Amino acid sequence: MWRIAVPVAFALLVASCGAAPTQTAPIAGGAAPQVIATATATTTITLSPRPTPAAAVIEMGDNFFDPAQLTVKVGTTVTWKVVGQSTHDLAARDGSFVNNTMAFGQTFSFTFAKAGRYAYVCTQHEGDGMTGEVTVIE
Ligand SMILES: [Cu+2]
Repeated sequence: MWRIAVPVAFALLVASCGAAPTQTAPIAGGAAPQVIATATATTTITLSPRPTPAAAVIEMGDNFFDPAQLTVKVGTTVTWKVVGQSTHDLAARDGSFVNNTMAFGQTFSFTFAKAGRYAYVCTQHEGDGMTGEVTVIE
């Protein structure tokens, strides 16, 4: 009985010591902590092998393009996305791009390789004013 009680009491003593709140030992000489030494600033520089291609989105509502007028740089990929409930299509007046009927959520993308003004319409709703223009600059 006595032999068992001693190790248990010892174990409790150790446990209570371990559970005691940790206290910071006084710093010898009263020196202040070196805060500056522990604050390490890191700067990460990411080198991209090539620039991210420019992109723009034109939403196709019922019955309008948003934005109806858009200016982008050469090389920009423009994506038209149907956000309205009606179906819509796309036709550049100069024939640069054409896309058949698209339903909600569908997209069409075209990359403008030459500067110029590209007027386009939704042929289904041109009469309702569903027209737009992309101006492409160098
Ligand atoms: Cu339309």
